[in-house]
Amino acid sequence: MKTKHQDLGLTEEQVLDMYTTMLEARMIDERMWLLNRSGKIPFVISCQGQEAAQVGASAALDTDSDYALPYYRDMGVVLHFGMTSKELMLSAFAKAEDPNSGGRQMPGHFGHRVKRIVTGSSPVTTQVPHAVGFALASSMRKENSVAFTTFGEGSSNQGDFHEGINFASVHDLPVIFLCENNKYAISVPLDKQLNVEHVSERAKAYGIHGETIDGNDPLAVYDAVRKARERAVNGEGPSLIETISYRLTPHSSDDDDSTYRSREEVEEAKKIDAVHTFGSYLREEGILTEEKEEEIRSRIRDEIDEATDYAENAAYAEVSTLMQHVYEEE
Ligand SMILES: Cc1ncc(C[n+]2csc(CCOP(=O)(O)OP(=O)(O)O)c2C)c(N)n1
Ligand SMILES: [Mg+2]
Repeated sequence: MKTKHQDLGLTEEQVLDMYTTMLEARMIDERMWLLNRSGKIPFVISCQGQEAAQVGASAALDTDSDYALPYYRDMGVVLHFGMTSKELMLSAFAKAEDPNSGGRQMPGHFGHRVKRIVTGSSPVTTQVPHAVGFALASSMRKENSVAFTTFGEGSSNQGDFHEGINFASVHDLPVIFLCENNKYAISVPLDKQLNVEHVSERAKAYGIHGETIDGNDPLAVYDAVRKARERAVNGEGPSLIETISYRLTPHSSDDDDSTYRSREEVEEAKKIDAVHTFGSYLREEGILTEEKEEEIRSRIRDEIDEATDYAENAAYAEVSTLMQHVYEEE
């Protein structure tokens, strides 16, 4: 890690918590692939490779006052905001108790009213103008909260991105735009998506702060988002932060990425996988020992086992509730 936690005022406990959430996201995701390949759950869309950016960013937010408007890969964000492995498994198994959508939406459509996670639509980038709306409400109510939204680099080519950022900039709204650049939009590589080096360069066109951060360094991401939050609550308007990482899995469980990228390229990216490099940093700092690591992993494994069993055996929604949340009800 180039950034040191002491320089940011983070305690050992805080960085260990960050690591634990990253690991939890990774381990839930891995379990979901096994469940998918054994025919138990229909669909997986992964966070793998982006956990550091997601957890580093969310750790800089106030989960009691801020709103998260995440996109489908953000397991690290929603875990930090308090969603549990059980809730995520209920969603993966599409069961009635799933707090995201009662088992109606595909996994990855995160939403939890109590935990301040705002549900999104399937068309990519629609969460961006939604977040701007939340920031406008916060500003009109004179609350001290920010809206935090995330999206992929491919999504930064959608109209919603440009319209949302422009409006937020003109009105100095407290919103943080985090672009999780993982170098692909399904099969389309970065150089076929944009003709600028960094998505963050687009910030200049809207008169807001923009910067690009190493998405494998959770502490650097934490620092950037913490400063963005400070600017936002001080009335200095929105920021566009781009994190650079790599999508370690195929786009989804229905994609075969060997048709468009080499195995060597994927193996190369695994060498700088932040779940491992951040673990090494914590070991070097004397914060994580082998024993502690095993204790954390075994606790997470037990929790995921329990969550899997619970969700697998939970009830599906009653057929009679099919129209709920679709049409207005009396
Ligand atoms: C408006 C819209 N167009 C196309 C799609 C299909 N689609 C789903 S994910 C995706 C790729 C998005 O890439 P990026 O924004 O880089 O996010 P990533 O999946 O790489 O994290 C596409 C094209 C969609 N959901 N919505
Ligand atoms: Mg992408």
